[in-house]
Amino acid sequence: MAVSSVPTPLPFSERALPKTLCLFDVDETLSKARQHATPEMLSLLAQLRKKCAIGFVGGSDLKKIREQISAPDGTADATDIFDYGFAENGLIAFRMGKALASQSFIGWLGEEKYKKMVKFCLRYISELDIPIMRGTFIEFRNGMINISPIGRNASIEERNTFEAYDKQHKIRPKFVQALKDNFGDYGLTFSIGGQISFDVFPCGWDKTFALSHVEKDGWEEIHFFGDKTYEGGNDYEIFSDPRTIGHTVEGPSHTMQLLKEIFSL
Ligand code: M1P
Repeated sequence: MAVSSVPTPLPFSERALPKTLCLFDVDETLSKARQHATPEMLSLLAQLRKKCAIGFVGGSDLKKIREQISAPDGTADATDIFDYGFAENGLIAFRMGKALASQSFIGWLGEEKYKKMVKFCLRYISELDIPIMRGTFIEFRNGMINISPIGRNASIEERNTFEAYDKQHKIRPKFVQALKDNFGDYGLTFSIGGQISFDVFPCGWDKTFALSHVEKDGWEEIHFFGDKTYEGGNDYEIFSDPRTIGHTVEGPSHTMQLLKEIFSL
């Protein structure tokens, strides 16, 4: 990557609101699902960063988040545009562009349990009857696995179609229920955070995990903006955590509207 075009950020203590941090979910909060954030959004975030600290807390892996919220011309990485960067709910973490300790899903669960669950999922998917199926039904990540009945290779249009189909036929909720019925003793959370898949990670490794990384900076106000803030959504835990002031958004333009109102941008 080229030298970052992001100006050196002010130390937190020299910003207008030195004890305030704003954390943002990514899909449908900073950008449309799996799409790039608009130049207007990135410019508003740069203005906000002069006032207070900012961070992203995505459920996705870092590669996808980078594609969505880095500078579109490749001159700045997401981890330079934000003071904090959290992928996979904070299991992959950055502060001021530097990587912090990460967590391992497979290390936590162990190969035997993992294999049993993956075999179950592959069998379950093979018996599904849905209009279309693509590839990559299970994505193995550092801190979680991501399971998609249609497959992660679905195009944007195929995603939108699946999401609507799923709302009607409850493919993902039924799949999650089957996993809970069979692996309820594994101590796992099943979280429907996006359009075509759900995430599986150890209980407690939800987005509140990211808060453990920011605590030592002594924030007095932590705002969190997310779209899936309802119970069962992957923003619910951090949104309802007593350490944050939660804001539910209806999409990226709503996030921008709220930021302008709350921070007089
Ligand atoms: O950020 C929300 C979710 O985004 C993707 O979900 P989907 O592909 O279903 O739209 C995934 O990366 C998922 O892990 C993540 O929680």
